Order: sequence, then C-alpha cells, then structure tokens
Amino acid sequence: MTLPFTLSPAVEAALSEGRPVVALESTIITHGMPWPQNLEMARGVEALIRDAGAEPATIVVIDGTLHIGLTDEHLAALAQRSDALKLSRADLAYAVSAGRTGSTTVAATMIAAALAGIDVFATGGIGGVHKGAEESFDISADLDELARTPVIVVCAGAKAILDLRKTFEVLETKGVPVVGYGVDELPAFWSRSSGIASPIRLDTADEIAAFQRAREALAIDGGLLVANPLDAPQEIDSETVAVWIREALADAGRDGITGKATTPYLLKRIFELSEGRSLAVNIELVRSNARLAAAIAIALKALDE
Ligand code: PSU
Ligand code: MN
Repeated sequence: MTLPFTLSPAVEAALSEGRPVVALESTIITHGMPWPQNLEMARGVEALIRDAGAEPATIVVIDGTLHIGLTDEHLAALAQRSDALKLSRADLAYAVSAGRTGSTTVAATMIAAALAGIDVFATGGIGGVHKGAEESFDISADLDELARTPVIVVCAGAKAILDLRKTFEVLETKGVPVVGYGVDELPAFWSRSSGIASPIRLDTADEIAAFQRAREALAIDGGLLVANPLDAPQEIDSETVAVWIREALADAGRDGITGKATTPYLLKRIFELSEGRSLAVNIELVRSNARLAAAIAIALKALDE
C-alpha cells in the first residue's frame, strides 16, 4: 500500500529508528509571518529542535502531496509563496485531491502528525473562539481537533486576539486537558498573563509525557494542550497588547474581514501597529515552544523504553 504522504529522508529515518520527532505547522510560515522573517523563523526552529536531540517535521501540502518533513529548498520556496491555501480539517483532503498547495493549521498539522505516528507538535498559539463569536459563530476547528486527535500541542496559549475565556471553556467542555507549564496562570501568547488559572500545572517534560501516556492507558482519546509562557523579560505586557488588538479588530470590522482571513489579517495589523514588536515576540515564543516540545518528545521515548 502506498502511504498517503511523503516523508523527508530525515524524518523517515528518525521514525523508523524510533527517535523523537516534533511536528511543525506551516500556516505560521505562509499566513502568520512576513517574508523573510518567516523563513528565518522556520529554519531556526528546525535547527534548535535538532540541537535538542529530536527531528523536526514541518508539514505542508505541495501540489497535492502531503509532505511530512521538508527539505530546505521546499521551505525556502514555501516561505515566498503568496498563493498557498490555509488548510484545516475541512479542506486538507481537498488540497490533496485537487493537486493544490496549502499550509496546515494546527488542526490539519495534528491530523498529519497522528497519521505519521508523531506524538508532539510545536506552534505559536492555537486558534479558538473569536471575540464576538456569539454573533459570528467563528470558532477555530483547532479546538475540535484537540478533542479528537492524540497529539500533544505545545503553544503559548491561544492567540490573544481571541476570547480567551470562551476558548478555554470550550476546551474544558470538549475534555481537552490544558496544562500550564511551570505556571499557575495560563499565558496569553505575547503576554504571560491572561487572568485565567491553569486548569493543571506541570513543571517538567517528564510529567507531561507521563500524563499523556496515562490518558492513553485509560483509552481517553484526543490531544493535550501545553501552554508555555515566555520568560518575563521577553513578554509584552497585556495592557499594551490590548490596545493593538482593539485597533486591529476595529480595522477588521471596517474592512469586512471574516472567516479564514480573520486571524492572518489581525496578526498582520498588530505587526504594523506594534512596529514589528509583536513579530519578534511571536518568533521567540515559537522557539521556546519548540524547545519544550523536543524535551517532551524525548521524555515520551524514555517512558516507552
Ligand atoms: N501560531 C502562530 N501564528 C499563526 C498560527 C498559529 O504563532 O498564524 C495559525 C495556526 O495555524 C492556527 C491558525 O491553527 O493560526 C488559526 O486559524 P483560525 O483562527 O482561522 O482557525
Ligand atoms: Mn475561523
């Protein structure tokens, strides 16, 4: 049987030798950050996962082929494409059937990672319940995916452009464990503080690995969300961020932005309003999440031995 995806040689070797692998998404590259910082970020994150002792597997659909693990040429080409689709559970298979190119969101990356047998995935911030969702019904498919697909997702919380309280309520309803890594309060992406208590606090990668294996032993399916705050000197305080978000949301309303375009629009607008500061911090938090994800992937392998 032919596999429904293509593994890079490095990822194929790591998986077949039972070495730790960390999945990475590509929407953050094509829709979350401008060129060339997106390429620098993607290369840097892959390098630090390798340095930490795990293999990075960036996931994307190119001309209808689902790639798990990219060569540097693929990565460089992807980072400059402006026509990539933004793929979630609803349209991942459409990109494959129609021969399209598209980057994977948290939801689609989880599907691909699980398919390839990759347990851990690092990103910046998950999607969630948008502000005003009671009118727009805009709730990211990332939340449903976390409820059904068994991958540990390491993030810096949900993106602060969202209604964080509603986002974490939905996760609780769906039975998704949310772990604050080393903190009693969940982080809010660019900021350490969200005003929301960590439902569960764990302080080590080993404890996170053991938690997910215990869930599996109890036949509880679905993912586990790890919220990893930035170090204090790197964060942007939440009042500063709130001002940019308010202005970006007003602009989105004026420009009639809805659906899939909303998150990329808001991130780009906040990048402009913050004069680049939001992007620098976004890159830092992805790097920090990648480091923790590598440690968790290594801890899982140690537990399985
Ligand atoms: N993390 C970032 N930047 C991003 C994203 C995550 O630091 O751009 C992407 C992820 O792919 C996530 C998506 O799944 O934003 C959420 O999109 P939506 O709100 O349309 O579901
Ligand atoms: Mn949406």
